[in-house]
Amino acid sequence: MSRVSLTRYLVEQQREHGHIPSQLRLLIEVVARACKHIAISVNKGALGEVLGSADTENIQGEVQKKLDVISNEVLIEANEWGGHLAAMASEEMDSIHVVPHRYPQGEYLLLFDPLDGSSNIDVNVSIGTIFSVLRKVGHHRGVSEEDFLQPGRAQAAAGYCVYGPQTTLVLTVGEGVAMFTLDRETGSWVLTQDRVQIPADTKEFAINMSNLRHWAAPVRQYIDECLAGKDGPRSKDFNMRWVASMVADVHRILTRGGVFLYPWDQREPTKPGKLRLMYEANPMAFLVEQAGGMATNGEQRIMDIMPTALHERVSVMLGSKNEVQRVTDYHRQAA
Ligand code: AHM
Ligand code: MG
Repeated sequence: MSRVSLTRYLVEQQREHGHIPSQLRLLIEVVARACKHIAISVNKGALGEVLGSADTENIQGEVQKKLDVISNEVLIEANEWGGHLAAMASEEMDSIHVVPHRYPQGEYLLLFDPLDGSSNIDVNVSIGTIFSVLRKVGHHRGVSEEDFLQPGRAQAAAGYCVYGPQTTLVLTVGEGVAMFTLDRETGSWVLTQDRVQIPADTKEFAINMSNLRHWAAPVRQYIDECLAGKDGPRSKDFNMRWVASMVADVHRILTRGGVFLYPWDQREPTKPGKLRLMYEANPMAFLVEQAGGMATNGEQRIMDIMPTALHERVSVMLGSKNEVQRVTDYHRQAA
């Protein structure tokens, strides 16, 4: 059986389902190429002088790492001239980046977290790039932040690339989830898993336990019951994993199941959570649902939330369906 490249996968999807317009295909290939460039920088580490802080802050008040800034630039430069995009938005940019007038304007909007899991860069633990693709709706001239404020269910495609022991691109265009492994010798993305499915049940949870005392009662109840193991109401022992890179945690869940929680907590009661809705939670929710899992904020489906700001935050519970359903039920019962 010959190897299926990303290009072939996209061409065949287009032929079979007819829903990948050429601009979208170009966009995905350009993002995948940019991820290859980022992977090269990540792999160089100290030899490439890419580690450490850039001594700047992003709009969320977080100190940017050099690789946050480099990855952001790589994605912008790769994407602005192809004619497939109207504008881009990023965790690392205060406002949107409109495609300059010297290039043709396309119909898509691209959002990304250029390097997720920044705290893991310098310690050589898996990190990643997350992206989400929206269509610019309406035929008005120009593009503004309002054009981006669409619910996650409107995404045309979403994915991430995890820079770990292997470099893996995970993608959905709304017809299931496919995984591509980077072949470093040929430089091509090779399909290594198609129609990814998350088991409905799991014995593994991921949450930053150090925040336990700050959680709301339903999250505490859920985790307490997991911790009680065989002797508790769940009658089974659970295992815990926390990489502190959402890409790596979600990748494990797509591979063998599990549940990931980054809930609201009372330290900052007015903030819905730590993670960002539009370029972290929505693309991951799209992938997880496409793989048969579930993603909510405890109250509603993440992809139904109508965003009101580009950098809006959200509480996140995603992964194996029966576990996400359970923790969501606990929230509803408490409301
Ligand atoms: P970042 O985008 O600034 O890297 O932050 C997002 C990351 C997620 O990848 C991860 O799940 C979470 O923050 C880890 O948070 P904590 O430091 O509380 O463990
Ligand atoms: Mg992030």
